[in-house]
Amino acid sequence: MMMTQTMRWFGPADPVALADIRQAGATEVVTALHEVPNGAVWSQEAIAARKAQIQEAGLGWTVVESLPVHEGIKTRTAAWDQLIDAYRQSLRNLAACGITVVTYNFMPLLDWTRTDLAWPLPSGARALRFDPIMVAAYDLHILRRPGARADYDPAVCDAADRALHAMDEAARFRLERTIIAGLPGSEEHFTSSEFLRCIETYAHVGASQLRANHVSFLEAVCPEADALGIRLVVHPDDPPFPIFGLPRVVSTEADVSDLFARVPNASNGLCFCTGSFGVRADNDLPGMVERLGERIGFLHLRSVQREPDGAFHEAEHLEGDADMPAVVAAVYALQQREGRSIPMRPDHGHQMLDDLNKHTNPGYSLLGRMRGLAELRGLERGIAQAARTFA
Ligand code: CS2
Ligand code: MN
Repeated sequence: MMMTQTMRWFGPADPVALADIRQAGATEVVTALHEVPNGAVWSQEAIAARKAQIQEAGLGWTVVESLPVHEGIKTRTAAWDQLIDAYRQSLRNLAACGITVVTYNFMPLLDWTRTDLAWPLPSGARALRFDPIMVAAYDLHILRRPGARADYDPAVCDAADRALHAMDEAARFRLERTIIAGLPGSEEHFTSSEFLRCIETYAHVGASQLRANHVSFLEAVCPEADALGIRLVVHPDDPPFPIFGLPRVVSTEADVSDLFARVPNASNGLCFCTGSFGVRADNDLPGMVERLGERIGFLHLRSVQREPDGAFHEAEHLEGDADMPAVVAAVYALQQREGRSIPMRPDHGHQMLDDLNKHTNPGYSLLGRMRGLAELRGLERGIAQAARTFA
């Protein structure tokens, strides 16, 4: 049993074509009906049509990323019942089309967050980077969130003040767009004043309330998913800590273990993203694969390089802080133990080579992901061969 190699595809508007993904060596894509508004039902016809298009290109589609969870479910507001019904109906429609894994996240308002989308590496390739000082500079001076200063160390506030003053108008605008305009796949797109208003909807939703709302969501949808044979896999917080005063509750091994203990249904699963969990040195990635293995339905394999003072950038897939050989060895053992192939994707990649001259979705240009996929494929083959040779 080897991993099922996939790449994310953003649908017909993606500058990366299905034919490119096939040549990169993936056998499946993971995708979503990005054109359907968050909270609306994905119709069986629309799912089937997208699947037919993918199959015509010689690829499969069994993993959805993502079926978004509406803010009304995360904050548990009035339309909750209706939103839950819609979610269940979409699950039924997806199951009818052969989808077996559905990814979602439970991050308030923002999906993944970075402060630089084209950070130059020594090689000339470009990476995504996160710098807490830039987050603070935006929060304190551009967003001007009331009470924000109390959320940061005084030293970070000083550095943020200095960073902001060194930026011209264009740099400030770029920082604002980078943080809140929505990275690829994000469901929400804000201006700063809208973002500020939305943050207020979380005034009474702290971490423990958000956890409770997550549990209520799973209790409402997992029985349906169990019956349909769908694994609902939660993507961890990226980055894995609270941001802009908003709680984040899927950041550590303890967070997800607690979730599985509270909602033991078989469909309650994990999208194991080594890039997201790996920002925290206290997340033991290979150990998490060993301990949480049976819950893992989907793998995002990439590595981050932690920098001083809480910054990090996305490293090459086999470099950086993630011990990728140990992670893939643990995944290999898990697959043999359980007799199943786990879908994986290289998650993000560097912008490199010819992609430097193209308009690309940040993190989702083709060549960097193709390189990552190739390295990961080789790593798994080597591990399999070693297991046979030294058995
Ligand atoms: C993805 C996330 O690009 C990424 O970092 O891993 O956007 C992921 O698709 C969502 O959080 C899952 O709901
Ligand atoms: Mn991921």
